[in-house]
Amino acid sequence: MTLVAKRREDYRAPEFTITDISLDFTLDPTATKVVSELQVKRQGNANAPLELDGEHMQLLEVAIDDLPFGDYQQTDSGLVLNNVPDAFTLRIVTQVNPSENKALEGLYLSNGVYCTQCEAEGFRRITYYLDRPDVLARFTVKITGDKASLPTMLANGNPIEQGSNTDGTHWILWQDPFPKPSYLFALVAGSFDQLTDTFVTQSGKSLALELFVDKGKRQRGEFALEALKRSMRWDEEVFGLEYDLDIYMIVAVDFFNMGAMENKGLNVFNSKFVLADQASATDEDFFNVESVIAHEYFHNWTGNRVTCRDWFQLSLKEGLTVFRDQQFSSDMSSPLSNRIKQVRVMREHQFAEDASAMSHPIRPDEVIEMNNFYTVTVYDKGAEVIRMMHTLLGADGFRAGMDEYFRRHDGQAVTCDDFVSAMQSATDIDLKHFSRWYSQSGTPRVEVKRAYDAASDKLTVTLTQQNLATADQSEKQDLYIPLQIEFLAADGQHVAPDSGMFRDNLVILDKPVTELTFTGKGSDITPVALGNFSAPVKLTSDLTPLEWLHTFRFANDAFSRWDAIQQLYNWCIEQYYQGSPQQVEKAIWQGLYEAVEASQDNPEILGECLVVPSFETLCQTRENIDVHALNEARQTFSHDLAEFMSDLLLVIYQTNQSDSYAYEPAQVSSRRCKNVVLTLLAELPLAETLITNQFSGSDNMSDTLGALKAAQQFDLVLFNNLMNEFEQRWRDDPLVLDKWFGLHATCDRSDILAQLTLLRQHPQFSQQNPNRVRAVIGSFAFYNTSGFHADDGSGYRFLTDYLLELDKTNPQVASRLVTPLTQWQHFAPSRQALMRQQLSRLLDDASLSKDLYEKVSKALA
Ligand code: 0A1
Ligand code: ZN
Repeated sequence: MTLVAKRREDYRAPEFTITDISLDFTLDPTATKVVSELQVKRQGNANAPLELDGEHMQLLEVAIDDLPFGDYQQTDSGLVLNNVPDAFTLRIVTQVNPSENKALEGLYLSNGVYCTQCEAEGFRRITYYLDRPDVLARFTVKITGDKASLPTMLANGNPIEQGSNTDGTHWILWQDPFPKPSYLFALVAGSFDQLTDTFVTQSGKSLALELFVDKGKRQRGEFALEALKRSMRWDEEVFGLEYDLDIYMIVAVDFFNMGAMENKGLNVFNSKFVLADQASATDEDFFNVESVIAHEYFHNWTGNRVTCRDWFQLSLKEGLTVFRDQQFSSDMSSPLSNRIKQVRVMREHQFAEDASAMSHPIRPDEVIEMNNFYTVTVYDKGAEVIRMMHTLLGADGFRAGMDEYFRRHDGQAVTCDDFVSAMQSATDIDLKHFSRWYSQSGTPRVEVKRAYDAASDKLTVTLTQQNLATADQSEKQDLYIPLQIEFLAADGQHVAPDSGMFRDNLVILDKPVTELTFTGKGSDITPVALGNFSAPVKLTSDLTPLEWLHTFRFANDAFSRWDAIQQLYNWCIEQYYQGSPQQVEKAIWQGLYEAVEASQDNPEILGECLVVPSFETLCQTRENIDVHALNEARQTFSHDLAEFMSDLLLVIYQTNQSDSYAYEPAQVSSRRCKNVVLTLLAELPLAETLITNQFSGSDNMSDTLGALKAAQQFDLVLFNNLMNEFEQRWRDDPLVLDKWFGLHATCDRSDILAQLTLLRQHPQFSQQNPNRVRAVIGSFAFYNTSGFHADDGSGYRFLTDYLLELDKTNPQVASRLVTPLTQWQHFAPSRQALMRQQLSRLLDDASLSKDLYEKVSKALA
């Protein structure tokens, strides 16, 4: 199979546009009829045919201006209509089969609920259309369906008319006044529990808020509704942005490929990101619900009012909206733990993607399957690029740039260049060099090195940027890197360089080498670079272990203090990995002990500092990795750390107990700290009682799960006992049971593949449900280091066998799950061969989806 990629530089405006579309759905599980009436206008070449996108449906009728039309060809990917007038009404009737739609794109059934997913190119599975984001039309949607089983029938915009028929069906007409691209269309029909609320906007307009959840789950939706109101208020306060329709609806569905979708006025959510209460959701779940609710809401301006010209510009809406949701979350909880969370995603997942064959700029140049580009690069690195602009422009400058962006582009489909140019209007900094971040892939390396000249008492700090070739680009250019930096003298006081700073604590690296000098201040100066993770780079420096501890003690930037401990752990683990754990001298252990001891009254930083870097993070700074040796080095180091400070850890564990549960920042930090400590203590025999007591006394899911994770670390017998109890309690709640699936799938045990087979046979497992598949297969492939990387290649084979099956029904999910197999670059050659062998098996499958083909063929190139 060879598939041709689409290229960004080949963008052409469409020959036609569609100003209005009226859709009429008659819902039926296997034969839903869709009548579409389009107002089409030529805007390009006079002779061009009208080429509509369409797939996976039956065409029943085509008419132009009320007359049957026959001058068309049907192709694999759509419909070509020849000799059409310059302006006309096109009527197209199609039929689709929602119950057979297991790919969950287009119109499908989720547990009896009709719902749609149209981003990126799902609308073409409903009707023939110009299914591209630069065609903006006004939508009117009529839905007819069975009154008894589908009491609720929703689409975008406002309901304007409804009625009943004599055959037991009813109908409703929705109208969306805002022209929109087809990817923002949505339809939902089913029977729900409903939560209703109102919100009064800054300008005094009262809006209806409606949340639809599975029957019996109403109470679990309350938190999401509150989160929505907080998001609305925040966007008014921080960006001056108000909601624009009279009604905002959110529907939670059980079968969903991704997190959620920002359809205009009618968000569709994976129920995992709506439902949360104390008993069933962890603090992390609450956090995710709030941030995804905010993310989708913020899209109403950054995505919907101003949308993307083409899919290569995806980061225009996603990078910006992730940045906005990150700022919101940070305001709702705590800046430090939020920043750490974001940086973990970058270091564990985005750096890995950029080091792999899937490396691409945040604005990709070439795409075979668009669904493959909803990536950590486009989203999270995209958000880091926006954040750097925020750093450079300052909060006020950034806001001015955003205002200008909306002033220029409201109602348009635009490009990343348009965004940068709006930002340019708000700053004197020339953003031309900076904008290379949009076109260059890969993680820059920044090295910090010191040289002291005693004769002139001058210390030179050399900051070097290096941009290495990636799989997709051999030529690289220097980037414009804002590096937050502070300098500590031996006594912990701050010192400043002779000159060369862009502003206090910020230096710009815009060439290969930047030097800062300190004259007359001696040689003992510790540079603390990459404060607040000011740029998405990999930092290396000449700091010694004791200087990392010095940084932890004296740096102003809280992120840098945390990072210093992470760098130190990384160094320690490297000594274990190299077979010389004795290099970690007493002074270092003691220093770590004192750092922890000194932070006891700050559970937030303490909890984060006691997390040893993940195996995946450790991989990003190493080559030719011996997986099991590195994994073992990490585990032995964690064990020794726990042992060395067990008395202190016990005290911290006891101090961080709260009486009654509340999801609020102080408690969340304290609970996290307690559970991180419990996982460390699980290295030691004394942990058994703590674990069992915490499990049996817990009144919330965070503590229950904390106990289970610790038990998984502690011993298999205890783990299995507690897991059985948990299963009894939650067996009828698949969303909660996903946690149980995930824990089983990440267990370090020699019979893991047999366990996975059992999990697949569990009554609650369903291959059709992406959440279940991610909980079992995804957890195994992404996080079960020992099992997935078994020396005989059995873990790789297991995943491959599974993907060959899953790809036939849900290529999108299959393509996400193949990621760990494509990231073989860091490992030793024999392991690379085993992984590539399985990738070849995939590529040999003649019926492989476009999705998997793109990733697998790149990984093997
Ligand atoms: N735009 C959504 C993400 C999304 C993308 C694709 C989907 O189906 C293929 C579904 C959702 C967001 O950023 O939240
Ligand atoms: Zn988004």
